[in-house]
Amino acid sequence: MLSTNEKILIIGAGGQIGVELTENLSKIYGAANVIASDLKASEGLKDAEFEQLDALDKNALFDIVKKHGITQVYHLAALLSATGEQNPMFAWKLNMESLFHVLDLAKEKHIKQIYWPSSIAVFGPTTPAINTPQNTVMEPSTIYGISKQAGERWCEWYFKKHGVDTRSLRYPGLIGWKSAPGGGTTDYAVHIFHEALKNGRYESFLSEHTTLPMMHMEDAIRATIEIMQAPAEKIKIRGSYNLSGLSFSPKQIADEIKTHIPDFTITYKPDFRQAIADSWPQSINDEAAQKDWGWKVKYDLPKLVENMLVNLKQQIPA
Ligand code: NAD
Ligand code: AKB
Repeated sequence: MLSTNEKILIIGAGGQIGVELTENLSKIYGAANVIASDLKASEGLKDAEFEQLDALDKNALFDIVKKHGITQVYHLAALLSATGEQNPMFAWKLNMESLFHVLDLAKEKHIKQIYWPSSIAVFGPTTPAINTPQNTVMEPSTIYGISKQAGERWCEWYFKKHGVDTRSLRYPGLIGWKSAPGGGTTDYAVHIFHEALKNGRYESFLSEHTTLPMMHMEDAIRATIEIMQAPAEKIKIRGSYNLSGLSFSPKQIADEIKTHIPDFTITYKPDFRQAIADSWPQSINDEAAQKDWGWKVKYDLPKLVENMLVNLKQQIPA
């Protein structure tokens, strides 16, 4: 266990990333130094003390920060791309106002450091789709992407104007076996494993050759903790860093699953999420993260598929 004076609050801890981040931070900093919070308690959260919190309630957030002497906040609560398009005004409200609450607490010196995730959704149809650079055209076409792009600029602004220590990654689609995804366009790449093991088939809501940037959750959690632990002078980008894992299409992941489950079949029935996926890059250039704070990905497609199938198999009753 790392010996530090950090007291960590995770907002949105019951979600796909939060469950795994809580588990990992508790191992590193000690369960007594990690507070998990969300709208309601969830089964996945067993490694830390839980506080019920609506991230839109600044006073309640402040009370928790004071009560526990919080020094670092990982702010994960948001509506993602698919649910965001279905409730655009609320997505904007939640994604922006909750970020302002956290940024303001840091500006007022109640907390020292903030982690806030951005997404490949900051890019849009006019962005170069292959090996997308760190700095490039960004015209996102979803409310989610617009909120993430605005959030990046606000994080950078609070850093420059108020010295707030904000750190951020543009995650690709994340794939893990410990928690379920919560309303994104890349969620198919998690659902496909559950359906392959339970039913031997999957109907994809994205078309056969829709290639998107993705990453194993273990890599994403490691990147998150690495950027938070990096010395401040190494963090040259205070908007958000590009982060690259691997890229594949529904057909490519299905083909890899078939090497383990030969009878697995996939069909394609694209829905409204296809347009979102079509507006996003296919692969990401993350040289800045590699150079500035030493980022290096571990999982490729064969390793990711094997890891997901082995672990999920143990969870599914025979
Ligand atoms: P998720 O939807 O699985 O989890 C979000 C959590 O926030 C949920 O547990 C939800 O109950 C909670 N929440 C919602 N409204 C809240 C509120 N008002 N107050 C407190 N909690 C609230 O999302 P996730 O996949 O874990 O994503 C977490 C963050 O990472 C988001 O900001 C998301 O944009 C970003 N991100 C995720 C991915 C991915 O593939 N999972 C990719 C890029 C970026
Ligand atoms: C989504 O699909 O909305 C997320 C993301 C890439 O931000 N997984």
